[in-house]
Amino acid sequence: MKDQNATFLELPPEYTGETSRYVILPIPYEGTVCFEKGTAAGPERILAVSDQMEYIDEETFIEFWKPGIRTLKPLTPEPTPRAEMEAIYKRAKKESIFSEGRMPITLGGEHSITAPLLRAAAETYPDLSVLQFDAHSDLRESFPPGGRDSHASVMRRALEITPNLVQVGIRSFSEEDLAVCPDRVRRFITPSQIEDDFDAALTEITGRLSDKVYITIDMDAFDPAFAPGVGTPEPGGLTWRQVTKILRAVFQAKKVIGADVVETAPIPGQVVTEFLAARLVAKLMVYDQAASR
Ligand SMILES: [Mn+2]
Repeated sequence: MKDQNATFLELPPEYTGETSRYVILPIPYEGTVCFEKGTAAGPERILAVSDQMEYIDEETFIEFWKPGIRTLKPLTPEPTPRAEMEAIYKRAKKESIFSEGRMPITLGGEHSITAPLLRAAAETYPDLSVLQFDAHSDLRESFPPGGRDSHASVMRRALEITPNLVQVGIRSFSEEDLAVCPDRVRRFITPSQIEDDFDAALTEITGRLSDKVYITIDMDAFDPAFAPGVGTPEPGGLTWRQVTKILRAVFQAKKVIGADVVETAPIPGQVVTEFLAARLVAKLMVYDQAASR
């Protein structure tokens, strides 16, 4: 990342201290990406556009930044996927990003970064479940390059940490992905299900999650019309309103212990995707506070 000192919203120091409720961890890593590159620039671009946002949420009127937002220094990418995974885990532990009273939001970077974050999170919250928004199910045992640490295997790694994985927005998967969850009708919640009967889909999502929830959002869960700047866009995705309505309901019903927003791959001269990602990060904070009122 070029600007090592960029922060979310560029808040004054009294709102960025050690006691801040929100911790932003930028991870500009793209070691195992197989097609369109560019997600390493995601965190920097999201931070750069974040201070173009207004400070009041349009839906709730919550000033979401008031509990404090501390942006950590970006993680320096490691030469191998394995070293990167270890570095992420160690950084999460060192900064105690998973601890009572704190909600970490990690900015990617490719999706593989979620696995070591979950490993760290599960040490604080052993009974956590994972809510994944994604076009792809990412359940392969391994995938080149990167092997077991590939972005295409990240949710297989998640299943080693918790069996409680709820996958939303999925519309791209292999035979192997399906073999991992023969009960796929139970596991995947597709965009068509959400479009056809939103309330039923929402009941299923909240019903399957345990009380403590980690949320991972691959930007390609959104329809490419909303977020074109991703490495592997898939048509037929979720809308902004569908995703935010689901998030709001999950925050109301559960305790969200952390989140990540990954796979933003900015398109030069086109800022839609990073603006959506920045607003999404703000919404996570808004719904966190709306739920505790
Ligand atoms: Mn994906």
